[in-house]
Amino acid sequence: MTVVVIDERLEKAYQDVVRRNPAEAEFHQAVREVLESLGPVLAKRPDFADSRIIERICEPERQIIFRVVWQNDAGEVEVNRGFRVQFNSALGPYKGGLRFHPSVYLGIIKFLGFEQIFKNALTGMPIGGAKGGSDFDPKGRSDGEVMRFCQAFMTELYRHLGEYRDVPAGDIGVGAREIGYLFGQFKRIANEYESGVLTGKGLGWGGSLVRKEATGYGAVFFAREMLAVRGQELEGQTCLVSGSGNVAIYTIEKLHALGAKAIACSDSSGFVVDEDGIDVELLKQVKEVERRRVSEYATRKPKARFVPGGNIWEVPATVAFPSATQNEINGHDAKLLVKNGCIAVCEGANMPTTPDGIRVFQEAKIAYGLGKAANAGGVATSALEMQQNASRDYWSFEYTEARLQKIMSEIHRVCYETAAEYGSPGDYVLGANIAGFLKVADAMDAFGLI
Ligand code: NDP
Ligand code: 2IT
Repeated sequence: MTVVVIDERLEKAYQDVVRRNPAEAEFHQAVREVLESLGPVLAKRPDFADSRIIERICEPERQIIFRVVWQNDAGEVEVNRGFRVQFNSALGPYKGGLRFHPSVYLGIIKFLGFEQIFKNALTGMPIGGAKGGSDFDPKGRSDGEVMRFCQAFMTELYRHLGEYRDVPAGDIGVGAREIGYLFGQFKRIANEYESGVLTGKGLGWGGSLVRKEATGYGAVFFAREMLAVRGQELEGQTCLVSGSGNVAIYTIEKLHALGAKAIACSDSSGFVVDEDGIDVELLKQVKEVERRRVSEYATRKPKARFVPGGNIWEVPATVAFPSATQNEINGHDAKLLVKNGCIAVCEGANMPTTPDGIRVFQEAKIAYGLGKAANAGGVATSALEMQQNASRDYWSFEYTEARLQKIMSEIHRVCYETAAEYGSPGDYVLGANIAGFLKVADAMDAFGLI
């Protein structure tokens, strides 16, 4: 793996993070990516070194780890671990999703919380950065088990939440069902109908139209902007969308609405190819309604084929939307994509490309939209949900989607212009990291040494 040489002060800050957070590889990776972008900022702003802003930003404001005990359907006692990392509240209340997946440990939650700080800053909305979750695996669990787990999880978490304090939402393994159980338990314990304490709520009880669609739709809007500045169009592109969860489904839906074609999607057991274009209504039926595996799609659509254990990035296409999980594209996959004619990669997932993979995209000079910019539409629409809750109002689909579209195009503009200003035109990694960092660092500076 190539190691990029960075400014001595940044290297020291990075080494301190590694030393103080041992065995948290994903967190180290997320920090390194941001610090690799900050050299030109330190050159212009030596005051940041004096006030040790970098070291402060890499240290979470608060980390909560707790025991979650619940009973499964067989009456057996299960013990899980819950997390909430309240990373940074310079710009607003802590905000970020909850992930329920067996791979969850502190390093995953910290990487996600760290990314969330800069992503949330880029949205231009008044929200700080946080992430939480548990190593609970919802796969194969009954509704009753999920409910009891969520109730036990919220019984501890509720004391750390509030409309002005910390506002979680969904992420992997946490969708409308889980948010419902979590909100119900919060309401029961707090004895207050505090709509603004969670986002991603159901439409009948304080949720916002477009929140469910927002991350996927937003990623497609971002891809369209990246292509437009290169004089290219999204219409007519053939796309790969990894995953088949919330982000993947609504990425596919918007791609088709805008005249592109998504021909493949996946889950952790393999991928499906449908040269006619993925039938998104069938995918919703299989995944959202029946909660089955993506292979089921192929059994119901004879022209589609399922490749068990296969690598979706081997399928030739022109635009890729990694929308499953971290580090799902490595250097080898990135080379394959480029070799097969891929002109743009737009990340619906958080940190789906390894550092080696990112370098392949950058060297090939294809359009590369990193997650903290490209998938910010989800959390931005969560902030719109908070706005509606605070004003006890309810906006139309058209109005909310127009707001999302404007936010995505602003994020694109800011990243694009910042990259150009710092001497790397077209480098969204540099643009997003610098623009997000400056917003948070300036606010922290104004608050003094806290
Ligand atoms: P879902 O739980 O709805 O779907 C996750 C999908 O990714 C599933 O198809 C799942 O397959 C697959 N997946 C998850 N983990 C792995 C793994 N370790 N290996 C292979 N495939 C995996 O989650 P979302 O769609 O909400 O989230 C997808 C990504 O988007 C995540 O990176 C998340 O952090 C990010 N994101 C989500 C936002 C949101 O609003 N929901 C906002 C911004 C980013 P399987 O069922 O087999 O596990
Ligand atoms: O990664 C993310 O931005 C999310 N999972 C959404 C967070 C949110 O608060 O809506």
